[in-house]
Amino acid sequence: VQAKRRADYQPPAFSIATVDLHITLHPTQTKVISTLSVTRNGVHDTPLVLDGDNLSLDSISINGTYLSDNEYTVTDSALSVVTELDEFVLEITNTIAPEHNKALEGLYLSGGAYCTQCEAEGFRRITYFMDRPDVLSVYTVTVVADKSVPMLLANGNPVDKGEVDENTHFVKWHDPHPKPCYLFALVAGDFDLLTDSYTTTSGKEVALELYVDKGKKSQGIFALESLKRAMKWDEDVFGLEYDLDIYMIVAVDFFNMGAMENKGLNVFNSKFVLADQKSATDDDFFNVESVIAHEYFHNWTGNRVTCRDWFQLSLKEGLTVFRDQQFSADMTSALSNRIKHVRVMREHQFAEDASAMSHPIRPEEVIEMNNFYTVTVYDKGAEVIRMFHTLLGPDGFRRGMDEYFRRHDGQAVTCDDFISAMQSATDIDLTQFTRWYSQSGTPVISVAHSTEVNDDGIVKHSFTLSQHTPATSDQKEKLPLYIPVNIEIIDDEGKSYTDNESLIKNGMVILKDDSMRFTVEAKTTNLTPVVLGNFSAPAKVENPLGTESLLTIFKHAKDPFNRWDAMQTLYDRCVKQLEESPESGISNEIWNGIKQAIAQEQNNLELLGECLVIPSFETLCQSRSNINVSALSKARKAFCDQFARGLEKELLDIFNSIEQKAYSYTQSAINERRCKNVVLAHLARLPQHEHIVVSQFDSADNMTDTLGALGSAQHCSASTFDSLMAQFEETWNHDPLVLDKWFALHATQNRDDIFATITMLCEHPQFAMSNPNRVRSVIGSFAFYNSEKFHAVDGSGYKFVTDYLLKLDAVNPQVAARIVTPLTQWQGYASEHQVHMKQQLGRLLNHKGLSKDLFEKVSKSLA
Ligand code: DPP
Ligand code: ZN
Repeated sequence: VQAKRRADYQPPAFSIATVDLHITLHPTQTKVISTLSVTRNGVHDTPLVLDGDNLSLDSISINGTYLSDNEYTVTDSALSVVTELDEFVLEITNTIAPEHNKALEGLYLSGGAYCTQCEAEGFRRITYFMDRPDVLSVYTVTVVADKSVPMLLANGNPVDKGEVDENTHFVKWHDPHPKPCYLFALVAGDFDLLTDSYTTTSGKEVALELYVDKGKKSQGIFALESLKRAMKWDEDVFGLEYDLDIYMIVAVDFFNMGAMENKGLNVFNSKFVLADQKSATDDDFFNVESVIAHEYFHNWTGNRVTCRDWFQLSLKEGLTVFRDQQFSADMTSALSNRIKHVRVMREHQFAEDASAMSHPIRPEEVIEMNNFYTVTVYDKGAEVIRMFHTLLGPDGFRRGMDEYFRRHDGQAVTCDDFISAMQSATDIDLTQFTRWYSQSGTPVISVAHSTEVNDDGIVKHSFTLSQHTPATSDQKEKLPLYIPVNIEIIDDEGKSYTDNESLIKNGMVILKDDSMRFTVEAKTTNLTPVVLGNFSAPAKVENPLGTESLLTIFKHAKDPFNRWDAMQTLYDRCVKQLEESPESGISNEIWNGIKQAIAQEQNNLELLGECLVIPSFETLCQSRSNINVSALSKARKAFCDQFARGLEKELLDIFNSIEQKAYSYTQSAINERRCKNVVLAHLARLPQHEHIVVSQFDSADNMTDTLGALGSAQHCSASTFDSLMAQFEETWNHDPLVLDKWFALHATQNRDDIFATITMLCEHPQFAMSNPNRVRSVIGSFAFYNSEKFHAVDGSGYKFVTDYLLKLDAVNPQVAARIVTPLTQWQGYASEHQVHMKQQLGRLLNHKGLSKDLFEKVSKSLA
């Protein structure tokens, strides 16, 4: 298996100006006729090489003449055509079998409906083509099907439709915008349709259509409303309007990713479309709105301006994630959004950077592109864009974006092109900043603080910030990065010392060398520095603050994010104390501090709720090495138990103070539900409060509260948990998307019969290995979030997952390669874990017929 390297990029040898597809659908015999107008680029005599995968070629002609055998060669992966012509029309006929396509790339059947997924390299599973993002063509697509398949969709605008014969009909679509083939889409089936329209600022009317499974219409309303909010927001904030007459979204049940931004025809995992009060949690609603927006925003950042090659994926993904985060912050709450995204970075991205899969946001080497739709490319990529935004300010960032579109609309470009557009909008020299694109790993910023008292009693505080990026598996040498470090310095009364110091500008210093120093003068020796406030860069901080200082930050810091973060650090410390001395108790200073914090924030349920969340096991792992899983889990659990006991009265008071109101989806109601359910999860650890969990479950009128109770019941007695789970299953057995939550709760249980439980779940009538959502809920939840059982010290959890992956890989390698992730991240764990993890990775590597998806991740992790 050969890796592709970014450095080896060559421009395409041919262009394809137009693509005319005529596709006659059939489950096992879909016929594709592809007519391409091809032009040789420059003077050369290389053959035209088209990618193809799993295709059966029927015929090939140039300018109407069929080619003889010596004029082309066809292999498993390519079709090469030798011709001297510089311009010609190539017509290819081939056959595919969507029904047999379980990898869900290319054209496949999802619950009876035809649909496509072409990013990154799925178009080659539909027809032979130059399957690379820098070949842009205008598509005309005729979809032909039996009349039993009533709705026939493709990109662009419908231009014709009619009958082929008594039983067969067709619809013809034309997309005027040249696009790479990864944005091609086709959907055909029988759906319920929601329609609406949107008028752009410049007065253009756009038809909006949302296609969902029959009977699910009411669950699509929120998604459609979200779409209109996203369209408006992109006009208001970036001046970007939609550019076709129609925008379609189709929800399907079998989908590898979250959703796909195909031009004018988004295809969505139904999980990110369907939502109503009864079946969807507040998080589900949030996710629907943010994914709908994300795919919509791609129309400009991704489709109008696309990637030159797949190494540039973050060009569109980092930028579009940043845009959807800004949108969500504006629609909901900036604070919860920031916390949510920082949690993802700390739980998952830091783990990736510390593993053998570590890569820069613009990777250098790829075997299987699907493996690079990562938290690094997406979420760290978005943090890098956020730093541009921080450095340039909102206006500068907007100027940079305007310039990016002015220069590159209609082109396939690189991250360097983006940086250069941003550079045109600022006086800051961004040269060093670009290292964020080439350097992998998580930088660590260390803080040193010293004081010197002069004669008149003025205290001079010196703060030294040093940066260091530990070597990663892909890169030994690391250079200093250009890091915007948000700084807040406060004294015990909360007086801020940030504004009168010359190196701190707009609450920020730039750390660009190995270290830097700045000073602050005060009348007190007690100053507390908050470093990397609001997570102003994707980095870790080592700031040796005592409990008192952390509580001071909580009490007085201006930025609520920093206050939340201080509590997280405090909890991390507490867990560490219990790891080191399991019998010890947390000091009263801490309980009293938390009690004061609760009293101070009792009217700010949003911050309060987040501040009462104990860092997840996975987050705690990122501030530790050589992890003994059972010791860390025990310590975390002991802390949670002490937390519930030590704060019982306060927690109960909060719970009781939040009135049960009629359901509404507003930010204040969301904050209330969130806070109440965080508190409930703590109370559930105390047997005397089990009844509260049960009564919330019984009386809930919305899924957030139902699931809040059910999740909390994981901490109750087994009989309570089992009984609520049984009731839930009975109520929701008909709805697999809801049942996914139930699957996940089962799979993350710390019980001795967990493997039997999971085996039973896999035999559940609603479970199917062919459905990625189900597999992620059961096996993914177990591998990612059942830390104690997955990391059982006898290696049984690793073996269980590996056994499953060996089967799954033959069906859907993309999903298998996603779920193998926790196994590949063995570096952080103690050697007794590592031995077993590597043993299972070795089994995978030795497996005959392993997909290249799994091969890439497994071989890297064992290298
Ligand atoms: N559909 C995926 C996303 O939007 C890949 N483009 O991120
Ligand atoms: Zn995206």
